[in-house]
Amino acid sequence: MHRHSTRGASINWRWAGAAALSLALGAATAQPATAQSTFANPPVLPQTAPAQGSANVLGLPKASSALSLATTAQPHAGKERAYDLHIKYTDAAIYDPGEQRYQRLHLRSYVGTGVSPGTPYVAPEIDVTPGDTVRITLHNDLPADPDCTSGSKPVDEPHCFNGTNLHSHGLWVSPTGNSDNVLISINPGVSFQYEYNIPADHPAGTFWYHPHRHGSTALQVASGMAGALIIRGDRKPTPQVNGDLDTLLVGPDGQSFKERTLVFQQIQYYCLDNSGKPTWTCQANQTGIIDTYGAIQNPPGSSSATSDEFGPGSWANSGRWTSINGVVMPTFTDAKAGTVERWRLIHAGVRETINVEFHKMVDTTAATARPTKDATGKFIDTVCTGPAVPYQVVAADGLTMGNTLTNTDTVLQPGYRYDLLVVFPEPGNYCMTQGAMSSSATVSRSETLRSLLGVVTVRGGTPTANPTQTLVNTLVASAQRTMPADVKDSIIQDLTAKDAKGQPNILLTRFVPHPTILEGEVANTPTQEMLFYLGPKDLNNPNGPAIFTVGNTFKLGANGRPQTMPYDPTIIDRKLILGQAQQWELRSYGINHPFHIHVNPFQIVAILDPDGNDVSAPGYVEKDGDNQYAGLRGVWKDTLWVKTKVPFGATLTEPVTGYYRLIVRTRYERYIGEFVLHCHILDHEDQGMMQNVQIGISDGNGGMAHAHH
Ligand SMILES: [Cu+2]
Repeated sequence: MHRHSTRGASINWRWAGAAALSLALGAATAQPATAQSTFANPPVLPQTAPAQGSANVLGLPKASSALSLATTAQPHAGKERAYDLHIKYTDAAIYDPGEQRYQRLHLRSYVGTGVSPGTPYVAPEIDVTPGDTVRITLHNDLPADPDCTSGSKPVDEPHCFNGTNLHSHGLWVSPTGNSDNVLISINPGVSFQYEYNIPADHPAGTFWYHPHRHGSTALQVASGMAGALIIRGDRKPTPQVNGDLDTLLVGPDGQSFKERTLVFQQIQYYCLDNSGKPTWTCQANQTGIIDTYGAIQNPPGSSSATSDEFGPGSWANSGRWTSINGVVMPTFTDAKAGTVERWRLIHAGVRETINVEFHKMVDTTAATARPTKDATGKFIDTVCTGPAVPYQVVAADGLTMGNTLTNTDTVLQPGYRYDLLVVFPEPGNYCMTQGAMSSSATVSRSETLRSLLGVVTVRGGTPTANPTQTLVNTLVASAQRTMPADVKDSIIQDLTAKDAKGQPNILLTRFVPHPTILEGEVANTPTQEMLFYLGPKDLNNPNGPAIFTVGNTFKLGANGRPQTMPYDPTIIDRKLILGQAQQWELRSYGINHPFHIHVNPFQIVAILDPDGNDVSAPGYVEKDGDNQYAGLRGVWKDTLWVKTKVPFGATLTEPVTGYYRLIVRTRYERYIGEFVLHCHILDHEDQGMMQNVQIGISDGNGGMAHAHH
């Protein structure tokens, strides 16, 4: 089944790549070009070594250890998989709706097996199963870079742009050695083999991978170096143990529902003007690059003449467009009316929030129609006029949600994933649009207007006036066919649940991978405080350099400043004890930042706005129109927007006001070692908004055991 869809995808992909290349050549000769390119799932990275037939030689880990609580997932027999990823400078083109032509680019990218030559600025998808041993050999073929070894650059100044490493975002695996270890640098000319031992009880879901070398993370991810990492599961629920959602999303033919994997990226290239200065304006015969954080000439009318490559406002000023699997405004073909599809959304971008909506196009508009940059608002007003299509959000950051959400718009911050079950009501073309957002909801800190992300062509199928009810019916029929007799009734009861208004309220409680962390489990450990602070280095010079910091206490220091620090690689900021569960409170005292922590996900308990309202309640819409937290109470995630009304450079006095309080709980399970938490606006991370975290073994006396003591 996967083999079949893979083959189809690779054929489409080659076609799309060829189209992109020929259009790029057209651009060079000033021929008009359209933006239309067919969406294809990312090519699947082929294995470089034959897969082992049986897993029993691997010594699969136990489902739980004495030191950790059992997860709900059952063990799954895995196998050994090997992959190769090379990193090189690569020439290709991407569509620019501002200039209405393709722009040639010369960017760092993953290349080689599995990477499409036409659209190299997205990494191939890696498909694995729980229990697999995944070996990825990363070859850094970039040019030599003295900044990686000289030690002359401050650690929190972006540097070593040709140094790299690999992070498996969201995976519950060891953070040390040659596993998901981001505290190593793979310098130019060096190859290194990662080995991810994905535990047999790892949840199936939508994860992703990207470079995470402190100093070059933002620059490389903004160049398109990111890919999907999908864990596929076949464990059906039992009365005792929850199962993989994958086992329910199966049609009458025994095949998985049609699946699309969307890697959203923000490839923020620039060109050089006549005097060699970076500028967002690229001529047709020029080549876009991403090689510095240097001052960019802003377009006329901007609030300042220059900004740095990744600074606030830079995305809007750049005129670039969010790409999906390396293509700007792709066409998603082969959807059928009234038919459930699974859309795996991955926000792999750096500098803009995404808010996904679907609206039917007017019938007279061709699926190939695309707006120019300046006309995008008018295009949506006149062409994307259908009501917003409701769809179901069933997994957050790869982890299946017990209480799914019926949404018409869903906000993804950098690092987020959401899995959607989408039913298009009738044949026709549908705009996939970026919904409008208030400034406090977004990375850019400015109001975000609507824009077009892509177009879906829906042909044939069975029209429905009620997509959500069609989804319920489809899932119930699937449960009837696929679910074991001793859990079938309770699953169908969940799928047909109704809310207080009698509307469908689809529950997936038999597919949630982690048991809820109750009050009693965290009662004996103090709350971890995590404070983000981005402010002026000198409060008397608010336009001067900024500091990007994280702290362990909400108390202000004697000078009225937060007691936060930029990243120091020699310090372990937090020591946590294996086997414990703990409550964390996340705040920001200076602009919004998406919090991400490696290894163990967390469960959202409450998100309190500055007035104390829990905005994570289902259906909650804040006064500024922001609904991105609605329904997240109880949801497991690994990345979470830490919203605040405390502006940049505010003078702080106790008691500080205007911050949100994000209450989450987590368990330190199975893995020990050092890893990081950080802001997922990756240029903030590179500039210091990161901490080292260590999980260690209890010394039996309330502390952490150290062998050398
Ligand atoms: Cu940040």
